[in-house]
Amino acid sequence: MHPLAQRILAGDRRAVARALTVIENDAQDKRQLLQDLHPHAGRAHIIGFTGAPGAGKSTLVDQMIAHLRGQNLTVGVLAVDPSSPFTGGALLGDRVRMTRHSADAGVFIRSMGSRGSLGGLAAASREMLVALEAYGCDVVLLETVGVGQAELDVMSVADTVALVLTPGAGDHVQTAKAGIMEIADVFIVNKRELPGSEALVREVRLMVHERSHHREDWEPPVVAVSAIENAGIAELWNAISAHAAHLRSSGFWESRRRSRHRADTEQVLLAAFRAYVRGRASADAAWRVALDDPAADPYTAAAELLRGLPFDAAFDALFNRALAPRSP
Ligand SMILES: Nc1nc2c(ncn2[C@@H]2O[C@H](COP(=O)(O)OP(=O)(O)O)[C@@H](O)[C@H]2O)c(=O)[nH]1
Ligand SMILES: [Mg+2]
Repeated sequence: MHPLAQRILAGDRRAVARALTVIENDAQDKRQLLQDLHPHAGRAHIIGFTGAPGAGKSTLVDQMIAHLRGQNLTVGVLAVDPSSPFTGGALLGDRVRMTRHSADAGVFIRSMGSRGSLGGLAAASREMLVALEAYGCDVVLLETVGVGQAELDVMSVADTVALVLTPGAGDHVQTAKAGIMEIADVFIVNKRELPGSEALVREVRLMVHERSHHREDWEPPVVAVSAIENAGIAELWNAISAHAAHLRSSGFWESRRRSRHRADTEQVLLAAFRAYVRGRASADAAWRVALDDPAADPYTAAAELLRGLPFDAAFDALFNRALAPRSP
């Protein structure tokens, strides 16, 4: 067993930090580490917090940590900044803010940038979650810096997606980024002590209510909080817990995890195949020619190369079907 895995399972918090670095750097021993940790992962409730910069996500996450610790739940926090190649940056201030939890072994906080994650940020986040779950985190809070496409991808890792809105910030329902409203399981109106918050709550409730279809039979609740005044946090946790309970009782919890697992495995399979193709191309002149020749049509070139591979007939048929142009 990887020595770090052993230490993580024994509750060594510093080993978690080292393991996350191994994962983030795609280090040589990452695979062994993930293999050893995997059987001990998969139980945590993963909650994503997304929303425009300045909406109060970090302040809210900090209050959530305190609330969850009050319930004796262990908490992991992963703050993701796709715009930064390194950890830190915009997230540094957030980590400083959360230092009140730094002496607590029941809390683990980590930020990550876009560096090193070969399979993309969502894949890297999932691998990091394995380490946090194996460490014993009951809940993992996933915070993104903004609401871009990379952040949306990261949210696919969460069991519950919470979208943080604020009154008067110009991120009214009408102007909110496409895609983000659709994936929210819980809407949070933060800064509820400010003017306009009640109108925003009504507006979002109306929008949710008017939907003809609710993803996974769940009508997202709208919860008003004030992170700065530590108000509404218990209600928010109740709403988030209710969503988890709904997912579990309806079977969507399992189906979400299965489809995530499938995406991960597909990703690994495709990455392995791509690495094989690149390796073969650098070692084999015929492959190089077939891959690089602009005169060859890519379908024919790929079919030719595949013919030389030791795949079985069933795979061959599948691949041919996948490569075939769409039937008219
Ligand atoms: N008035 C008010 N300000 C808040 C509240 N929550 C956070 N803020 C402030 O909003 C700013 C951005 O907060 P932050 O947590 O960094 O937002 P993030 O970028 O979404 O992580 C900070 O100055 C916070 O103090 C709140 O409930 N009410
Ligand atoms: Mg933040």
